[in-house]
Amino acid sequence: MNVKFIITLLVLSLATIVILVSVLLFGSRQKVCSSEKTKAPSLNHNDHSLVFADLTPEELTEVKEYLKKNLKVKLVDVSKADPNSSYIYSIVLHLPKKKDALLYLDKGGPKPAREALAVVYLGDQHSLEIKEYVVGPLPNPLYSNDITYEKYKNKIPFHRRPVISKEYVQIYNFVTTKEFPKAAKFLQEVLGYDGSDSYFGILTSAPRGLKSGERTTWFGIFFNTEGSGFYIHPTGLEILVNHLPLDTNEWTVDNVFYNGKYLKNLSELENQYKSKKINVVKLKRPQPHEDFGSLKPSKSTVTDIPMQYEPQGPRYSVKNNQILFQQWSIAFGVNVNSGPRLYDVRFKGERIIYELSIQEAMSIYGSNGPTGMVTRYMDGYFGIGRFLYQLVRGIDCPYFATYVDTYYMLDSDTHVRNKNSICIFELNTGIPLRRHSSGLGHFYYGGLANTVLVVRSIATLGNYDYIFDFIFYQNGAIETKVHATGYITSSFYMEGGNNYGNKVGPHTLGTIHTHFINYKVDLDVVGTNNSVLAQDMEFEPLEVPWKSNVHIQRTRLTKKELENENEAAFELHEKMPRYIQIASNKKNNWNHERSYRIQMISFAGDYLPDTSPIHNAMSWAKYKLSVTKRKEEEHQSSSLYNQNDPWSPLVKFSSFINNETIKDEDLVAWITAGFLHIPHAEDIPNTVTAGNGVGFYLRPYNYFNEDPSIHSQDAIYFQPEDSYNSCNGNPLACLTDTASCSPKLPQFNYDGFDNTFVAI
Ligand SMILES: *[C@@H]1O[C@H](CO)[C@@H](O)[C@H](O)[C@H]1NC(C)=O
Ligand SMILES: *[C@@H]1O[C@H](CO)[C@@H](O)[C@H](O)[C@H]1NC(C)=O
Ligand SMILES: *[C@@H]1O[C@H](CO)[C@@H](O)[C@H](O)[C@H]1NC(C)=O
Ligand SMILES: *[C@@H]1O[C@H](CO)[C@@H](O)[C@H](O)[C@H]1NC(C)=O
Ligand SMILES: [Cu+2]
Repeated sequence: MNVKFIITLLVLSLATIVILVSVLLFGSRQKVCSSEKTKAPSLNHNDHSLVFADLTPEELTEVKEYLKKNLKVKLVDVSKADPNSSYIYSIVLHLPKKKDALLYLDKGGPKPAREALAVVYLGDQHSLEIKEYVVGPLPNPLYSNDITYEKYKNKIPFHRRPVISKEYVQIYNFVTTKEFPKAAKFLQEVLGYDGSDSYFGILTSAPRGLKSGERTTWFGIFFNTEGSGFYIHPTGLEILVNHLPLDTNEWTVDNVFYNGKYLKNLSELENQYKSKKINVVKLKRPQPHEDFGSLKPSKSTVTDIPMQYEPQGPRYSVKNNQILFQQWSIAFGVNVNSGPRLYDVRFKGERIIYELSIQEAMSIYGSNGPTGMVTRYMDGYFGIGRFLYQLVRGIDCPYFATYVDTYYMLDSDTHVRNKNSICIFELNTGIPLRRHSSGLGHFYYGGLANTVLVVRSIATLGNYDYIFDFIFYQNGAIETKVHATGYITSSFYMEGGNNYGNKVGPHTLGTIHTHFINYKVDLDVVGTNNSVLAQDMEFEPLEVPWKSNVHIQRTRLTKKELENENEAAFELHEKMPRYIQIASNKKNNWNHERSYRIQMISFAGDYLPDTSPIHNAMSWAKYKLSVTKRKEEEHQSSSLYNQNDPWSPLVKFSSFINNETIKDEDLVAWITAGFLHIPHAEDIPNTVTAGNGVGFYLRPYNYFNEDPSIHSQDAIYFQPEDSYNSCNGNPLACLTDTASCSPKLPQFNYDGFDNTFVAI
């Protein structure tokens, strides 16, 4: 053979290999799915939603600078603040009055001035207090009006101020450097304390004290395990710290609890340990391999979980804070305290909801240890919106969701970005929204896949996580849901512990608690002129018309208009008509009031006895539903100042219910959803969402003349004579052509650990 021939042969075979490989690799590959965003076919974006938009980083800075220049007070940065300093705690959007917003949205009126609300602690003034200022108009502020008195009819006493990170650090340092040395031997021999900074995790309880004016907090001391939640590793030690004095040098430890025994102070604990007067359980911080709290799987192969994809790109559109999906348009935002919220929710251009927002989330605990037994957390105080951390693609929301950043300024010197903290996605729930297959009379099939639009964010409030969803259906229904997950918190397991939960680890008592969430639903059903209708059923005895002396019990409906606020306030255990509707006086074609029904899914059992001294602080929790006449001054059911002084709350929701008329008025429904959580073995290491979801639906009820989903572009119908197995008869039969593309996966990335907080 000559060399030329061999080379030719080699070249030819190489070419064949290359061709074969490329055919194998790319030949059968489908086209890549479109990633272009499509907007709702019938709707266009506009700028209306911007009146509800959160403050931008620039606006937050402008307000801060304006206050620093114009308040006649020396404002220091919050990171450098002492309790005796003056500083800005938070800056949030100050919403326009509804009247002004509606004038702008509906009547072409002027755009309301953009304003901010700043919470300022005045700790170096003669009169110690907290003040709230409205700063505007943005972007170039001209005024900062003190609205405290007008808003609360009172001063806000200084002791009610939320604890800032710096104060927690000061408490941590006080406890570890000034107090721990008093029990050095105990800590070293019983708890294995090596003096290192991160050996213990310290969890705050709240409220802080037993009566108004106090700032005395029980702290639970846990082993700060590496890479897992310390909340389920209690040491048995709990400490009561009085941090009321503005001079941190005057702070004291007022009580100590260890393994069932109350002691005056840490010196007493040390002495009793040395003289063997207390029962000790000698422990060490668990090492990662023995940590039952770890979330680390033994092996992970997340490559084959089923995924959804969008063959023609997303069918919804997000611009600024406005979402368009099919017939829906929605404005969204986040309040740093109370969390995610929606405004101006419309279907086919017609507003149904002016505001749908979380107001408060609370938990009431029980335990045979002091920290657990006093704990009544009000999460709005800690900041539900603040703790909306970055969502993880593919787990927290579908891989393909749209992710949006949020910004806030609270307990921080500059604005903080919560990257990718809201996700928006269309979800095929895998169940038909409706379907019928007929074998009677005629053969036909009609159905509609239930695809919904979900707006989600997740708040991590210390140990546990709340998943907040707003879900929009093609039939005009809106679902509001909250799921709980994350770590439980715990007490040291001691004798009698089983009365307050279950033992879930060698020394861990999962403590009993409730989860209650309060929502504000400002429905505007065909305008703001609304009433409340209540319907249910009863049996009426009836002599059958065609035969005498024979009786049947006939089902009939009962219908009643609820005339005033007291009638429309339903306590948790009270019997409530099963159909409660917010109704317009406008009729549909069938001469029924156009209305939206509130349907609740909740297992909230008991709040607190009326005799509890802190009953008024969360009195919204007493009602599963109440409907009140809307008022600007009844803006929120809770307040960030209630947590630190629940004995004398600034906002007392039950006073909203004062028997005013709710007939032909602008109405707000306040809805409480909740459940009881008795932690059990399977809450270790984390509580699961399955079965731990509550919420409510808002459903059209005679609002339309028919189910609007009949007009959905996704609806399917065929008869025997239709060529339903072929593409021109049935779009579903086309999917092999029209939807066969391979999804172009966005890159996975996560940088959510950039936001660090003092976890105490
Ligand atoms: C403010 O408090 C700090 C720390 O508690 C203290 O060092 C300082 O002297 C106090 N300043 C005034 C003016 O009281
Ligand atoms: C600690 O408590 C003991 C017992 O009540 C008391 O005698 C002692 O003075 C206290 N020590 C301090 C530093 O407060
Ligand atoms: C509420 O007002 C109605 C009249 O509108 C009255 O009949 C009823 O007694 C009032 N209820 C209370 C508790 O004041
Ligand atoms: C509200 O409805 C009532 C009863 O239909 C009517 O008398 C009243 O004028 C309406 N008010 C407004 C502001 O439309
Ligand atoms: Cu729970």
